[in-house]
Amino acid sequence: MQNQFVERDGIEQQFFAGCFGIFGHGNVGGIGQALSQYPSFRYYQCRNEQAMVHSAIAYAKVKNRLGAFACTTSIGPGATNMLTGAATATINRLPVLLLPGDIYANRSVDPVLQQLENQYTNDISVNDCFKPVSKYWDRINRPEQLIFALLKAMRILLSPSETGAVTICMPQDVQAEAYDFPVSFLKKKIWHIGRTRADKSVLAKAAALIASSKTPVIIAGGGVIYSDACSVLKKFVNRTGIPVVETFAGKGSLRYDEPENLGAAGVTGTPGAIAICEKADVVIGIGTRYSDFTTISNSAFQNPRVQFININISEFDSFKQGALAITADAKETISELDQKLKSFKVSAVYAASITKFNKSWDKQVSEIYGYRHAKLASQAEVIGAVNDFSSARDIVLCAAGSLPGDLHKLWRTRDPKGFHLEYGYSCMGYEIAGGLGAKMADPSREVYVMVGDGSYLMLAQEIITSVQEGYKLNIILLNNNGYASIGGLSSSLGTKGFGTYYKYRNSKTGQLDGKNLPVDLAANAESLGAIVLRTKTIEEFKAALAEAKNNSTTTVIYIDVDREHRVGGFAWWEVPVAQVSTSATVKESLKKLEANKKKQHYYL
Ligand SMILES: Cc1ncc(C[n+]2csc(CCOP(=O)(O)OP(=O)(O)O)c2C)c(N)n1
Ligand SMILES: [Mg+2]
Repeated sequence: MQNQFVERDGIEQQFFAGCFGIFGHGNVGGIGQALSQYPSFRYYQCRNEQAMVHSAIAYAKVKNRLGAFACTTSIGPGATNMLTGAATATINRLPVLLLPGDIYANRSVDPVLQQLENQYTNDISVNDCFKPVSKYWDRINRPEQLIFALLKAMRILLSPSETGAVTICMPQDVQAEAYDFPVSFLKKKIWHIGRTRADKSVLAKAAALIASSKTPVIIAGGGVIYSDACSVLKKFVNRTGIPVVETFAGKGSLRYDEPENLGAAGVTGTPGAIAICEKADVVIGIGTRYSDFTTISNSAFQNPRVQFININISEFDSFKQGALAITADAKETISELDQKLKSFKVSAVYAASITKFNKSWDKQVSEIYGYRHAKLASQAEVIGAVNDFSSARDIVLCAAGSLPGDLHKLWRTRDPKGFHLEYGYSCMGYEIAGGLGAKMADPSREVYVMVGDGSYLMLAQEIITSVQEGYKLNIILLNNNGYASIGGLSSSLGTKGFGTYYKYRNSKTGQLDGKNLPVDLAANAESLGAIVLRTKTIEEFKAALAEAKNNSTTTVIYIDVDREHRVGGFAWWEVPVAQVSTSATVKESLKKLEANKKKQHYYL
C-alpha cells in the first residue's frame, strides 16, 4: 500500500496516507501485527469505526480524491460500525479502503466470538451488509486472492466516475497466513489518472445549443472541484457571462464575489439562483448528480423549452434530466467549449440581471451577518462571525442539521476547498471526525467545524484523536436544545416539532415537553481533552475565535443559539404529508404540498 502512487497532470503523490483502526480479535494478530512491524505506514488509533471512515472521507475530499486512507476493524460490531461510513463515502463519491475483519475462512472454530450464524449457508457473514454500500466488495479466503482483489480495488478507488467505498473483507485466520507474493506485486506502482475528452460530435452539438441559448445557466457540482476545473470555469464564465449556481459539493467552484456567481442552488438556494434556474433555456450541469436539493424536487426548471447539457465523468450522471450527455472530464470539456464558443456572450440585459442578483444577495448576507438578535445569538450571526474572522484558505466543515442550509446560502467562499459540506448523506456525526481528516489532509489551513448539539451528541469522541495526534481543530458547538432543522420541517408538515426538543418527559402531558435537560456539552468536550471557551454573546464569541486561532490544541467554542431565529428559505422541498389526519395543521400542509407538486416536471 505504501508503494501505490497516483499521478495526474504530471504531479505524482503517494496514495495511501496510512491506516485508521481499532483492534479486536478479528484483526489484532494479522493486520495489527503488520502495522506494528511497519511503522512507516502510520497507524492512527480512533474511538469509533464509523468516525474513522468519516475522517478518511474528509481526507480524500480535501485531497481532491488523490489521497486516501485505509480503515481496519475487528469482526462483527467493529466491522458493521463502518457501514454508515461506507454509505457516506459511496454517496459522496469519495475513495476509502475498508478492511473489516471476517470470520474464519477455515471454519475450524465456528462460531467464533461475534459470528452471525446462518443455518442455511456458511458462506455469509455480517460483512455481506457492505455489498450495497460499496463500489467494490471482496472476501479474501486465500492469501493469493489479494493480488487480483487489490488491483481491482485500486482501479475503483482511483476512478473519477466509480470511486467510493471499497470493502475487502479479511478473515481473521487468512490475515495471519504466509504466502510467497511475487516481488513485482510489491514494487512501486504509479497509477495515472487521466482526463477523458468529450466525444467530438456531442461537443459540437452542445456548443451549438449554448450558442443559440438566451438564458443559459451552469450548475457547478462537486465534479468541478474534483477535476480541478475552477480556474477554467472562471475564465469561461467571465468571458461569456453565463451565470453559475452551486450545489453543496460544488460551492467554491467560483469565488462568491465573481459577478457571474449566483450562489447556492436549489432548496437552500439564493433568490437569484432560484429565479435564473426557473427561466433558464439551457442548463449546463457540470459534475452534478442532480439531487432533489438541487432540482427543488424536480420543480426548479420551469421553462417549457428547457434543455440540459451534462458534463460528467460518470456516464450514469451525464444522462440525467434527459440531457445531451457529455461523458468526460470537466476541466478538459470546459476548455474545449471555451474554444468553440469564442464569439458567444450572453445579452447585456441578462448579464445585468445576474450582476444585480449577485450584488443584492451579498448585501442581504451583510445584513444577516450584522443583525444583532436581542436574546440569544442567532445561528446566522455566528456564521457571519466565523466567515469574517476566517482566512480565505481556511475550511468550514459541516454535515447535518439546520447549519448546512444556512451555510450554503450565507458562506462567502473564497477558495475551492474552503467549503466542506458532507451533504450527500448528510450524516449527523460526520463533523468532528471529518474535521480531523480535513486537517490531516492540509495542516496549513485552519479548520472550522460547525456542529449542532444533536450532531455533537452522535459522534464527538474524535476530539480525543485530534488531541492525541496534535491536529488542532476549531470546533464551533451551537446548542439550540434539540433538532431545530427537523423541528422546523415537522412544523411545516403540521406536526409542530414533535419529538425534536431535548426536554424531560412531562408527567402531566405524558410528552417530551417538560423542562430542558441538564446536559452540559461544554463540560463534555472538556472531558475529552479539548480547550473549551464558553461564550454567551457574539462579542465573546468573536474574542474566542481569536483565542482559538492562537491555541495549538483542539478548541471548542460553545454558544447557545436561538432555535426559533432562523434564516428561512426561498424554495420548498418535497417531504410527504399524511393523506389522512385528524390535525387541521396537517391538512393545511397537505394542501400546500399538492399545490407545490403541480410545479414538478419530468425532464425527458
Ligand atoms: C445519522 C443521522 N440521523 C438522523 C438524521 C436526520 N436529521 C437531520 S438533521 C437532524 C437534527 C440535527 O440536530 P442538530 O445537530 O442539533 O442541528 P439543528 O437541527 O438543531 O440545527 C436529524 C435528526 C441525520 N441526518 N443523520
Ligand atoms: Mg440542535
